[in-house]
Amino acid sequence: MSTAGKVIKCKAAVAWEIQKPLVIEQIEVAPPKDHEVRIKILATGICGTDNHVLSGTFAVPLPMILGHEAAGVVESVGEGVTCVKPGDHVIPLAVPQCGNCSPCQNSRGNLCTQNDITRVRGLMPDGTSRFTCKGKALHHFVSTSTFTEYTVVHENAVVKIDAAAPLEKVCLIGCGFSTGYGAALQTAQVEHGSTCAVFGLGGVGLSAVMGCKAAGASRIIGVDINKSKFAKAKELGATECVNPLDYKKPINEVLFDMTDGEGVDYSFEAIGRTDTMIAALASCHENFGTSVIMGVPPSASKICFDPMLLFTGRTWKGSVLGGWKCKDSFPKLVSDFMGKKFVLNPLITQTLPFEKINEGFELLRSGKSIRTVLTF
Ligand code: COD
Ligand code: ZN
Repeated sequence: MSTAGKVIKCKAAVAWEIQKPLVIEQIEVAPPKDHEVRIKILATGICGTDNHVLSGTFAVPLPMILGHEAAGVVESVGEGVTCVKPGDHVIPLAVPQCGNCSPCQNSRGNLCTQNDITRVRGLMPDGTSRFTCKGKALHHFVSTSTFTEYTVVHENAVVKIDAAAPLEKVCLIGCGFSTGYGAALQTAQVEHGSTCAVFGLGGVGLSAVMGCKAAGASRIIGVDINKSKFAKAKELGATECVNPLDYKKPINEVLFDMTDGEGVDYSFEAIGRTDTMIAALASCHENFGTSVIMGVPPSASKICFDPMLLFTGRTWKGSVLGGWKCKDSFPKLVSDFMGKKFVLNPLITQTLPFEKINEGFELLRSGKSIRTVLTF
């Protein structure tokens, strides 16, 4: 029996409060309104950004359904939707692409004005929610909300992908992989033969390592305080790895020593800490080095740094979701994965049933996982 046009009752992991486990609840998911799409989620990764919300460093309105790195199948569409149809395999987009705003129209931008990251409202673009639980409306997360069997997104925030692609792998293209890989290839535009340093070797940092390698970097230095991350970083392309805790000097000085006093050409911050953002900037060449911030900083945090770091010629950039225009790029990234241009398996350290979501978060916090993928 078709569920189109009807409210669907299903399971979801609800974030009621910060610093508390998610609660698996039965929720109601309203049908999609005009220009909206209801998706049956089949696989979703647990990302550092979801954890930033639960730890309280990324402030959002609660209760909320988190999750933003997923893949699924379209269950039904609202009036006027032409980009997807029921049965299509899709990736929800944490950064939508409306196609009309100035960032969408500019070849250098990807942060569509329809995004719900820079000023989180936690609602559909029309200002309402499609989720309820125990009579209470639940907020949406960054245009997606994927820790649920069914979600509703605006048509600007979903893209069709190759139906042959394994959803439990390509879900990572929805955030972690694309964020790191694109930061190297799109945002920094790493050049052949260059020297790179990647701060933070979680899923995002390891994907930046892969991007640097794909760009032909000759040295890729991984930086992490957890040395158990080093073996995988090397497997994916890091030429050496350093643990800042092994040195008395600041890590930027260590990186200068490692590069004959030159500094690296490109550095990437995939930790989400202001001190490491400055260290990454200070690690790159004082004249033509470029440093890219990927880590989401704690809400309302401020940075105080020596402006000489920039005056001499360094470039400091940010990159949301790897700078990709998601509707244009994700189907192509899925094809590239199918064409074996890059791997995703090494990033997936655990695959768990959706009900074990809190176990997945524990694995992330303890540093034991790169990515846990939850399947439904
Ligand atoms: N020095 C060195 N390494 C450190 C330090 C430190 N002081 N502190 C922590 N680390 C290491 C940890 O050991 C860990 O290996 C790594 O940093 C962080 O990895 P994870 O696994 O916690 O996080 P990821 O890889 O999932 O990364 C997530 C970010 C922290 C980068 C997070 O901010 C993010 O997801 N940013 C992407 C933002 C984005 O564009 N999202 C799209 C829309 S939401
Ligand atoms: Zn993410």
